[in-house]
Amino acid sequence: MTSSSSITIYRQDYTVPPFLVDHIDLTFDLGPSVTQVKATTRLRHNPESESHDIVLYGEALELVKIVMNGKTLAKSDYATDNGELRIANVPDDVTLVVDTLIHPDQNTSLMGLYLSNGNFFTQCEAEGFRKITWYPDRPDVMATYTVTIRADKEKYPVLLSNGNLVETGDLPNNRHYAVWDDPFRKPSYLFALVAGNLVCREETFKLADGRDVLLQVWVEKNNLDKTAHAMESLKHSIRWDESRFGLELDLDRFMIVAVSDFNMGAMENKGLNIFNTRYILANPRVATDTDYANIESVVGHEYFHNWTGDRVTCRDWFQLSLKEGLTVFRDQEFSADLTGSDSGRAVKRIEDVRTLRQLQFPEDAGPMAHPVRPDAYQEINNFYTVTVYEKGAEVVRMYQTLFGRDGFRKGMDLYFSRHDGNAVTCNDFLAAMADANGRDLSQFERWYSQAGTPRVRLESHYDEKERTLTVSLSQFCPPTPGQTEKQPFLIPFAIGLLDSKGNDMPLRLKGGKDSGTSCILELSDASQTFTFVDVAEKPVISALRNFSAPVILEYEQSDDELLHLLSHDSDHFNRWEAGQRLAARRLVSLTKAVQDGQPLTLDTAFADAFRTVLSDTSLDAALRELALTLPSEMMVAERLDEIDPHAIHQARQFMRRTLAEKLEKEWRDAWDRNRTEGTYRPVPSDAGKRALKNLALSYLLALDNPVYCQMAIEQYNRADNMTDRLAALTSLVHSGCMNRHPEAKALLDDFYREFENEALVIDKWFSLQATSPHAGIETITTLMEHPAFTLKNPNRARSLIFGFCHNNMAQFHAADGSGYEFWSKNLIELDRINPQVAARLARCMDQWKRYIPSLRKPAEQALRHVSEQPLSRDTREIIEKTLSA
Ligand code: B3K
Ligand code: ZN
Repeated sequence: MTSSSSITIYRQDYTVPPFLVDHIDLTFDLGPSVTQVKATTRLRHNPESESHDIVLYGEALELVKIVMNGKTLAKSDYATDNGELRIANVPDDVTLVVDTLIHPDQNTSLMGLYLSNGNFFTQCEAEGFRKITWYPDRPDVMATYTVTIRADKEKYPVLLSNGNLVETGDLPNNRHYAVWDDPFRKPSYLFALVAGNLVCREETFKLADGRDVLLQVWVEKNNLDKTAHAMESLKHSIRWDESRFGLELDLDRFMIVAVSDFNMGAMENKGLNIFNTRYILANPRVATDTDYANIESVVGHEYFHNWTGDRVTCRDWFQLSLKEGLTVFRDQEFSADLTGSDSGRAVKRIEDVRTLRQLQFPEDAGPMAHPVRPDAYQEINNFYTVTVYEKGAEVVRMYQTLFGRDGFRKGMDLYFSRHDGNAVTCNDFLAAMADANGRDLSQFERWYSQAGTPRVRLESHYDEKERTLTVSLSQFCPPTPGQTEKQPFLIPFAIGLLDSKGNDMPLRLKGGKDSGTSCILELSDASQTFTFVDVAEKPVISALRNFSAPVILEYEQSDDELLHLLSHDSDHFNRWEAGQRLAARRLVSLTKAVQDGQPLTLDTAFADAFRTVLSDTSLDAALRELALTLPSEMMVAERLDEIDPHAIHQARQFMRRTLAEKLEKEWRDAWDRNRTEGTYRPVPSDAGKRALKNLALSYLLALDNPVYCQMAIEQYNRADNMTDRLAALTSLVHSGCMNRHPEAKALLDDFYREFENEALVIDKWFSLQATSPHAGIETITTLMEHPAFTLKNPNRARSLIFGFCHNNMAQFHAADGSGYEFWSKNLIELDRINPQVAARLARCMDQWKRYIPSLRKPAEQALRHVSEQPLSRDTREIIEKTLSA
């Protein structure tokens, strides 16, 4: 699908739907090349609307006929324009019967009804239902559904849709059918159908109220042995939502289906969640600790949507963060609670903030910057962004930071009591939080309406005589596309004070009462001063504890202060943060030194601080691993006005190698002492040890010493789990060991052969090569020609192409522009197959205006070349915004 003219849709233009749907009856006669769809819809005029027109949406449909209240409509009875079908001046109550034909085997966009490994799947969010039939495909039209599926019995023994199975039976010609009934009103984006040759793991599970429910995880037959963890995660999710939010499963049956061809992670269709196999399949042989953790969090996320998304949904797509920000927050809290410890919670918080900074901060500072609740879009699929999701989750978290867990829960309870069964807005959520806590939150609304990452400047003064500490906070939010002036935000700013021994000091604000050892300052003006009294000595300030707001803190702390925080802060997050700031400061100067041709050096104090952390066995291994992982190249780029990818890469490599040299003995010890005992368990304590051990290995391999190469080879050969195996192989490839040792080289082939039939592992095989700093464009081109490579499968395309373009800064930005050329060629090709995935690839160039001049030119050339092609609406929107930034 290509379009040259793009229409912009504005939030302000929202109007209520002229007709509401009470019920829809869908019948599918499934065939791979032709599927017949009959939709019988009962519509009723919406008294809130002045229009009496029925507006249906459709895309790539072959319309057979429309029958309205028993009469077949002639072409002249309706108007079609740009995917809209309008029947004017319709009576108040109508029954519409729409017959269409669709062609699943030609659908490579993976939206609507499509095939994956010969089985049928649907994906309807955001606007995929219109690829199935003409319908008022908008989230504020909610209906009950009855779905009849007919198909060949042998090829498609399993027929699934939302809700409850009410009837099955045989038909002539070796066909059979199933009827599903979903009693919950839902928007069309939550519709789902699956038909094929699948098997399931199932269990009966008792809910808190004593009801028994049937839980199923459906997969292709060869994957049944990889479903246990997903099932466990589902049960944990159900329990957690009951206990933390008092929310129960409302269905008798809850199904999960895994599919290999999928545009994103998963989809929360009512009662029938569909997942990318990547977020379901796991056993120790094929999945890493990270895979296990991701599965738990995504299974949780989709399950939690049942209340925050399905029962209460969005009025329009501008409100997407209403369900996504809230549900991400819920899944983050779920994973944190499940770790069962404070340090586990901190690990989770650090990982989440790292993602936010690494991906969302750049988005907020680039051409695609948009508010958590966007004001305009051309293609809604382009707005399933880290801003809507991750920043949206931070916004939800701030309510909890302001009101505490109990206050937050009160707000949630009020939200459900007001809005259950409805399609609502972000402001409705805010109002529930405000009313439940007796607070005026009108200023807080700016978190939804203003784009950009606010900067908060901290200055402090300690008065020894008065024993007071004044803390001045000021805020500023840089302009973003379409938003030049910004109003101050309401910022919850968590703060603590450390004495010279590293202990937390008691806090008392002037004129206030004692506030423990950590308190929340509410910054609401452009600048404000807070005075702490009875401060016994000049403290070291621990600012923005636990990252209490999604802002950039500008506070010049000395190395000594940061080292003090790194060794003593009771706030785990800020201990980690102090280490990152120390490292980032040095990486920035090293980058400049590379650019200026100066010699590179690293101070002993810094190396010693890292040594202390590494050897501090009182700290969880997982926390140490996070603290000792250097800020990524992308994070360093964020701190520079002009991005010189090669200089950044060299600087970071230098720092890694130096830390490897100076701490060689400690790394060796860490590798030796963090081996896990017994059979593999994906629990946080063991996973933390493996992470630290494998970080140690990767540092040691930077030393270019054959002994360590051998050590990695042995780890690979002895490993009884994918985490250790993949870590060894990745370190061997990324360190360059692979190129020097034939024995190591053989491992890559060995790995391929062993996992040839495990698609998700082959993705890892592509991706680890694509992200290697030694993988030049020739390597990537050779991999593209590998028989296992295809652009049609999103996971495969992502593993190789995104791996290279997004996560291989050193090679992608080759001076001759070959990386950019590769990007444009593949983008154009991918766009013809799958616009949604292509539009994601288009985002690789977000930062091009900040590249050094020698790269800016070829980057612009590549962008212009793409923009001259016929493009999908998805990709066109991104390319145009990127070019015009
Ligand atoms: N709601 C889906 C995302 C749909 C993306 C459409 N382009 C998954 C999720 O956030 O849970
Ligand atoms: Zn979601």
